[in-house]
Amino acid sequence: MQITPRVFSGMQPTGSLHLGNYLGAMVNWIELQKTHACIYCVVDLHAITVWQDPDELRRSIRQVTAAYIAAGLDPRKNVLFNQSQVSAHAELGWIFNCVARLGWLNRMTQFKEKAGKDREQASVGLYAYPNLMAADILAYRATHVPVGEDQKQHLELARDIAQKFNNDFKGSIVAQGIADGVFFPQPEPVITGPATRVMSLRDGTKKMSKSDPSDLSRINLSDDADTVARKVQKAKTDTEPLPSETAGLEGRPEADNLVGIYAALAHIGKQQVLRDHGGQQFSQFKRSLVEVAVAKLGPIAAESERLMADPAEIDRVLADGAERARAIARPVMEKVKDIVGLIRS
Ligand code: AQP
Repeated sequence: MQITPRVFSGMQPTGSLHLGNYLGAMVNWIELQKTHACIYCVVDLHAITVWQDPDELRRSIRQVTAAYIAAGLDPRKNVLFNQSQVSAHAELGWIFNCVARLGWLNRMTQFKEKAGKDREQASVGLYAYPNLMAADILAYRATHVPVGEDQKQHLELARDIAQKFNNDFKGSIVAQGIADGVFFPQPEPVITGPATRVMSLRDGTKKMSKSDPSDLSRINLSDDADTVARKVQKAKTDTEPLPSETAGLEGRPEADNLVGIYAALAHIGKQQVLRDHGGQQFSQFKRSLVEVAVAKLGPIAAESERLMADPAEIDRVLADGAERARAIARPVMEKVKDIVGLIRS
């Protein structure tokens, strides 16, 4: 079984996707589909690590799928599906629960942030989340994982799990005919682009997030032009005009964030943004930012809405993607079971 280049990534259907998801990860997904075999998943099993209203969850799964397609992911070229339709994720996730060490999970900062002070009340699933994420990637023996900066630590854990599995079962892997003893690849994070960490519009020190209680903190891919304009106009800033050099953004997280968003949406560098807008007051710069944001996001919101009008078609896309995903994961899981020593029919 040769390891071939393959891309895997996913987003949680915990609400509408936002500008951070788009600029941090999805723009790279769209590029990679031109050159690679790509699997893009709606990771619904991850979403339920915190309680989700069942009707809302069903709607979000379809809404995220619609956003994927509307943003430019081709469901014929790529494999698009929701995680829970392919049992390999949960099966391999369990095996990785038995490979990963407690000490490794204890270091995960995202668990600490999401569990908050009342850690005893967090679900076991939230704690084991990174093991399931490793399974998502490795069930397809994926080699490249385009994600935002916040997923770097989870990716490192996936690499550690792959390596430990290969070491723990080296003899068995070789006995299965894989001479070099490397069954799982070391998945490479692809964390590139001008906006790998988009910050909240209300607080430039906090990541833009679906679960932030304030909708004003983020621009959703489903927001209409008026909503985008209102959110940008209300975005927190400081009182100084924009600097003319990037060095002048230091210690000004909100200004830095808005300039970074503009740069990413307009496909130019921050330096260029400051050459064009340096010296302006925020009120003026924000008007230009609204223009580029609406030009980029307006068509995505409109196309998502059109797709959401036909949920049966979205379900059909997901079912088709799931079938193709199962076909890739099946031989991998058969080998995993043979390697571990599980008897299968
Ligand atoms: N603010 C961000 N900037 C850049 N990239 C981001 N990503 C998320 N937020 C930002 C990237 O988007 C992908 C999908 O993320 P996810 O849906 O799996 O969950 P998340 O990272 O936990 O995102 P949220 O919005 O904060 O969701 P909730 O609030 O539900 O936890 C990932 O590649 C992520 O890096």
